[in-house]
Amino acid sequence: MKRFFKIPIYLIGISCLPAQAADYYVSTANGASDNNPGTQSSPWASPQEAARTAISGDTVNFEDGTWDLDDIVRFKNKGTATNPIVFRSVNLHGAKLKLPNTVVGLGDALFSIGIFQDGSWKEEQEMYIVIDGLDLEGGRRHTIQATGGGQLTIKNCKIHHSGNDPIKINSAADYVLIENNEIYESGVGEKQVCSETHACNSDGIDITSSDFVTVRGNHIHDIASWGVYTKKGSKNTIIENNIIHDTYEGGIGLGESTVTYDAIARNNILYNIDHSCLQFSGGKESKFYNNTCYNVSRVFGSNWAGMRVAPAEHTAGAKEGDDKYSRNIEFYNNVIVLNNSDGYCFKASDPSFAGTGKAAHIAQMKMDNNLCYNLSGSSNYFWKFEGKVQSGIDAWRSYTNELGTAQSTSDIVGLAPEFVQVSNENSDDLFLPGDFSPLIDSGIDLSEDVAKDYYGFNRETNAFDIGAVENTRNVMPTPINIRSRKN
Ligand SMILES: [Ca+2]
Ligand SMILES: [Ca+2]
Repeated sequence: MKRFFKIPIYLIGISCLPAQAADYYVSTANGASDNNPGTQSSPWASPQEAARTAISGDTVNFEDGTWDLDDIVRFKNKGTATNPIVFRSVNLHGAKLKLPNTVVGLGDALFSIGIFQDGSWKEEQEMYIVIDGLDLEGGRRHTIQATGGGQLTIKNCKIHHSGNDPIKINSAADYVLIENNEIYESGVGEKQVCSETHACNSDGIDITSSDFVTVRGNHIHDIASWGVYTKKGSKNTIIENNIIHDTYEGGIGLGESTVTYDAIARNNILYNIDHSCLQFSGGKESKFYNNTCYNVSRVFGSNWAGMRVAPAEHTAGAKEGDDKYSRNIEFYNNVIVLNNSDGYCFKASDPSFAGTGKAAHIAQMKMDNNLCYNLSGSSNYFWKFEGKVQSGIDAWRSYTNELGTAQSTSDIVGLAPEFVQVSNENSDDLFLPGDFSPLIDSGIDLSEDVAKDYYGFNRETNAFDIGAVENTRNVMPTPINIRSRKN
C-alpha cells in the first residue's frame, strides 16, 4: 500500500502558493498550430503537443472537433494532488480523438499514461492527471492504458472501439478513479477471435496489480468479454453504481485468472450477460452486495451461474505464501435472474483447500438474502458446491447446514422480482422493484457498506431491499443525476 503524502513538511508552504497554472487550448480550426503559444486565440493543433507541454496545474481545453490521430498521446509531466494536469473537452464529448486500431506505439493505446524511462514503464507513478469529457475512440489494444500511471481520473468520457480492453489499469497504477463514462464496443481491432461473433480478452475495464481503483457510475455495454474485473493482487477495488449490459462473457469478476483482495462490487445493474454475472475467481476478503443481474447466464448455462466461485489459475500477485483459492467471500442482497434451462443460481468449482475439507471451505463463504429467478420458465433451481449438485433451495440449505455453516437461509427462490422497468436504460425506474415486489425489505442490513442505492437514494436501515435499487421513492429527496457531468 502506498503513502499518499510524500511532500516533506518544509515544502508544504511552497506547495500552497497560487499555482502558475496555464489555460491552454487545442483546436482543429484553421490557424491552429503546434508552433502557436496554445492560447484560446492562438491554439495548438495536436493533443500530443499539449501532452508534451502541460505541467502541474495546467488545464488543456479541447475545442469541438475531430482529431484523426496517427500516433499515441503520452504525457511528459506529472501533476500534483492539489495541481493536477487536466485535459478536458470544452463541450461534453465535443472533442473527438480517434486512433486507428492498427497504429503500433508505446502502450498500444490512444492515451498511454505513465512514465516510460530506460526502456520500460515505471511502476507506482503518481501522475495526477484528469481526463474529462472527451470522446476517445480506438487504440490498437486499449483506448486508455495506465501502466504504472496512478492517481489518474477518467471522467465523463466516451471510450470505445478499442482493439482489446477500452480501459486497462496495470503495473501498480494506484488510486485511479473511473467515473461517469460510457465505455463500449471492445475488441474491434486485431481480434483474437474466440467465436464467430466476438473477440477475446477485451473487457470493459481491466484492473491488474493496482490498488485502490474505483469504478463508479459508468455505463459499460457491448463488450466482447467481461464488463469489469480486477486481478493480479489488486487490493481495495471498488466497483459501484455502474450499469453493465450486453457482454459476451461475464459481468463483474473479483479475481480473474489471478487473485484480488478486499474488493467490493455494490449497487451495480447488469443485464444481458452471456456467462456468469457475479464471479469470484481467486477473490479474497471480497464482497458482492446489492447487485441486480437480469437475463444472465444466457449461453452454456451449465458452465456458468448467476453467482460463481472458482479458483484463480495462478498465484501471480498473491501475498507471499498465499494460494489461488477464493476465500472469505460474501454474496448478500443480490438479484439473480437467469435465462437458461439449467437453472444454476450458484456454483462453486473450487476444490477443497489443501488439507481441509468441504466444511472448512464453506465456512469461508457467506451467501444469503439473494433472490434467484429464471426467465426461461424452468422451475428447477440448482446450487453446486465442489462437484455436488443440490436441487432446490431446501436441499441446499440442509446440505450446508450439515456442513456446519448454513447458507441461504433467507434466499428467495422462484419468485419473479417484479421490476417496474427492465429494458429502457434511460428510465429512472429501471430495475426499481414494483410496490409488491418480493425484493422489498427482504435484504440484510448492509448500511455500513451500502449507505445508498444505485440512484443515490438512502437505503432503509433495517429494511434493506434486495438488488441495486431501493423502493423508497416517495419519501426520499431527489438524488444526484448520475448522468450529469461531474465536477
Ligand atoms: Ca483483459
Ligand atoms: Ca426497503
